Amino acid sequence: MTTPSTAPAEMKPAKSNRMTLYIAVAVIVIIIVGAAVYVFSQTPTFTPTRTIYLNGSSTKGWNNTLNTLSFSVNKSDNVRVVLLSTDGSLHDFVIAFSNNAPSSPPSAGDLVSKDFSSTSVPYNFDIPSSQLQLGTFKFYCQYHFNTGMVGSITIKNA
Ligand SMILES: [Cu+2]
Repeated sequence: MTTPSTAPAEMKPAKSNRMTLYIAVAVIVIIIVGAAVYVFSQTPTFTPTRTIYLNGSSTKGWNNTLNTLSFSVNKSDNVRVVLLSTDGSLHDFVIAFSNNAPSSPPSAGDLVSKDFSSTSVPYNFDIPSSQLQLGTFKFYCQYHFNTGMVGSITIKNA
């Protein structure tokens, strides 16, 4: 008397389990790829080629310089200005493109950031190269340019 082999009966569930595993892995991969594509598509495309770190203080000026800080960038740069308030006061960052004169409110045509006051979370003010103008200009905080928050930015033809 022969007993029927039990192998086929055992193979079937094993095969089906493997199939289920493949499908689960495929679904997980699709979800991960889909999420990555979504996140990437939501991310702004600004890529800085130059990053400037500026700490603002109503009594010490920009980066603890009173009216004397100067730096230059290239006209072709995408500039990221990383702004922090070192005294917790409300500041902004303005480039006096219109008439090279600090004022409050800034003159029409000046490039004006949002206000910032955090001493720990930097505010990135991104300036695409298309918004840069050739020349040397004052930059300032519209609330404290009278107490030292003025500097100079030169935008070079490069
Ligand atoms: Cu200020």
